[in-house]
Amino acid sequence: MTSRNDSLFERARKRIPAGVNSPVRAFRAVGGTPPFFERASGPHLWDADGKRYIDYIGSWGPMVVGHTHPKVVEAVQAAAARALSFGAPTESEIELAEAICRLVPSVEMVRLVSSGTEATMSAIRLARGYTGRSLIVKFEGCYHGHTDSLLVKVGSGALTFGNPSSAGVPPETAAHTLVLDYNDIVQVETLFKDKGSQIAGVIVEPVAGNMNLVLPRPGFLESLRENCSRHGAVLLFDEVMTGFRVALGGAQARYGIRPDLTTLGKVIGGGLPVGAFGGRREIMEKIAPLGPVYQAGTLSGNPVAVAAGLATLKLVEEKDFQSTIEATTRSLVDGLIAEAKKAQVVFSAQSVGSMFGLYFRASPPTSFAEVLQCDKDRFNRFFHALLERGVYLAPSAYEAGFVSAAHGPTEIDATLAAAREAFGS
Ligand code: KE4
Repeated sequence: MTSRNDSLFERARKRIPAGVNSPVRAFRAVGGTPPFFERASGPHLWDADGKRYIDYIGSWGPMVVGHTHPKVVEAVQAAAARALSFGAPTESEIELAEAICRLVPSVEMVRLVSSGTEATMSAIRLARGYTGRSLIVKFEGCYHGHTDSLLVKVGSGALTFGNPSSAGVPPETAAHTLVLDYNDIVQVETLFKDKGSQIAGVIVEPVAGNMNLVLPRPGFLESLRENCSRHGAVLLFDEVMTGFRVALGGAQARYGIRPDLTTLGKVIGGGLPVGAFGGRREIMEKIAPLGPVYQAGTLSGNPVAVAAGLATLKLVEEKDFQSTIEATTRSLVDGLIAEAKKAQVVFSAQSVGSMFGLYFRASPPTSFAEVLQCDKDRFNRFFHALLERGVYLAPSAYEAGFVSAAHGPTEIDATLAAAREAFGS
C-alpha cells in the first residue's frame, strides 16, 4: 500500500521545488520520503499515515516548550481574534522588545523582523553602515540564513549538499565576505592584523549548530571580542538558534561575552515567523528612520506571531525550565553514548542546554574539518533505523538536535530502546 507520505511527496514535487519549502526537509541527504506531518502535541508529531514520532527537531529550534502548548495556542487564538495584522505599532511589540532586552542585556534596542535570515541580513547591513566599512568575516560551516553576503561556505542545507557557496551570488558580493575556520584563533589574529581597519563586522554562531553541534574552543569567542574592540569592528552573535536554547540569556550569557549586535529568531516566535536584531543603542540608532541604514518589513512585529513569542518566552523564563530541559537532554546524550558503547559502535555525542549533537566519530568534532570526518553513511542508516521506530532526528549529519520541555523520561527511554536496536543492527 503506498503511504500517503509517498503520494503527497509525489504531488508536492509537481508544484514545489523538490516538494519542500526549505531544502533540508527534502531528505536528499539521508534518502527516502520525508513524512508529511498533520498534527503535533508536546514531544510528538503525527504524519499523514497516522504514525507517531518523538520529535527531536522541534521545527529546527522554535518548539522549545513543546508543540501546541495550551498557553501558546490560547495566546495565538486570542490575538488572531482581535486582528491578524495592522502594519502599525502595537503594545505587544513593546512587550516583546522589553522582554528581549531584559533577557539579553547586551541588547539595548531591538527591531523585530520575520525570519532569522532577515535578522542577519539587516544586522550585516547595519554593521557596514555603522562602520562605513565593507568586509564581513564569517566561519566555514556556520549558517546565518540565505542572504547573499552570508551564503559563502555555509553550513546546514548548503553544507549537506556540498555546494557551500550558492549559485546566484555575484563574485563581487562574495568578495566582501572573508571566511575563516571556526575555532581557529590564529587565523582571527592574523586577519585582524592584516585587515582590521577594513572589517565592518564578524558574524559567528557562538555555539555552532549548522555543521552539527560544535562548541566554541576556550578563548575563541574572547579573541573575537578583543579583536573587534581593538579594530572598531562590530561583533555580531547570531543567536537565532542558541538564543533561549543554550541558556536563558543565550550563548553570550553562558560564555560571558558581550557582543555589539545579536540576532534572534526561532524561540522568540514560538513557531510563528519572528526574527530580531538588536544591540548597542548607538549602533541601533543608525537604523531607519532614525539613521541612514534602511530596513523595513510589512509583517515585522506581526501581532499574532508576537503573541506566540511572548507566551513562549514567559514559559521559558519559568523557574527550573532551563535546568529541567538541560537534564533531560543530558540523559538522552548519556544514554546514547552508553548504548553505542555496549554495541561497540564508534559514536560520540554532546549537549549544551537543550541542543545536542550526535557523531559517528570517536569524539565530538571541534572544527569543521573534524565534522567532515564523521561517518555520514552510518549516520544515515542510524537516522532511518530510528525513523522506522518512531524517532525523528534531523535528516542530516550536519544538523543539531533539539529537546523540548515536553520531552520526559518516557520519551527518552523509548528513544534509547530504539537506539539500542539501531546500534545493534
Ligand atoms: P531562518 O531564515 O531560517 O528563520 O533563519 C536562518 C538562520 C540564521 N542563523 C542561524 C544560526 C540559523 O540556524 C538559521 C536557520 N537554521 C536552520 C537549521 N539548520 C533552519 C532550517 C532550514 O533551513 O530549513
